[in-house]
Amino acid sequence: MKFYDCATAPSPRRVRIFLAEKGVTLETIQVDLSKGEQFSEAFKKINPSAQVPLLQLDDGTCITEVSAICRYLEEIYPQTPLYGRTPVERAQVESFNTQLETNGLFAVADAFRNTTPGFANRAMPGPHDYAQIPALAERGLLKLDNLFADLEAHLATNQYMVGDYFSVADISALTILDFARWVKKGIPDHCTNLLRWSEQVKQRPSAAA
Ligand SMILES: N[C@@H](CCC(=O)N[C@@H](CS)C(=O)NCC(=O)O)C(=O)O
Repeated sequence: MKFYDCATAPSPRRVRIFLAEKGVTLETIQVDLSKGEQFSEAFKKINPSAQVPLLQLDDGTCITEVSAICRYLEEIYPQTPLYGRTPVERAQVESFNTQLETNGLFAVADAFRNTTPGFANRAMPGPHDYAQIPALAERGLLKLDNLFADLEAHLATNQYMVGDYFSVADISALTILDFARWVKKGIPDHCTNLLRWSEQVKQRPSAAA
C-alpha cells in the first residue's frame, strides 16, 4: 500500500496524524504541490482530480478524499478506533467531523486561496481553474471567528470534540486550527477551553505528523 502525501499540506496531514494514532507506517510518496507535481501525467493517471492525499492499494486500487481514506484505514486497522466505539459515538463523530469541514476547513481554504497571490486563478484545488473571489476570503475569516466561539462553548462541557473520547474529529480540528494560522487566525486568548483542548492534543506524539 502506498500513501501519496505532501509534507506541507493540511489535507494529507489529517491522514498522517490518523496513521500515527494507529501506529501504522506506510510507504510514502511525496507529491510536491509547490512544483505542480499533482498535475503530472503520471499522477493524474492515478488521481484525475489532481489532489493529495491518495492511497494506492497493492492491487492498484486508488482511494482519494481524506474521509474515504481514513474510513478504509479504520476498517483494516481497527485497533485504537478513531471513528467511535459505539453506534451513538460513531454518529456523533461523523456529525462533528462534517461540521468541522464545513465551518472550519472550507473557511480557511476560502480565506487562504482567495487572497494568496500564488493561487491567482487557483482558488479551488483540482483540475479546473477558478478565479479568486475576495468576498469569499472575508466570509471565510468571519466563519473562523464564529468557529472559535462555537468550539469554545462546546469545549466548556466536553474534553474532546466528542465527549471524553479522542477521535478523528479532534484530528480534523487540530489540522484546521493549525491551517488557520496561514491566514493569521490563531486561537484567541479568551478561548480558554479551546486553548486547553489544543494543549492536550498537541501533547500527543501524533501531532508532530
Ligand atoms: N476533498 C479533498 C481535498 C484535498 C485537498 O484539498 N488537497 C490539496 C492539498 S491540502 C491539494 O491537493 N491541492 C492541490 C492544488 O492546490 O492544486 C480531500 O478531502 O482529500
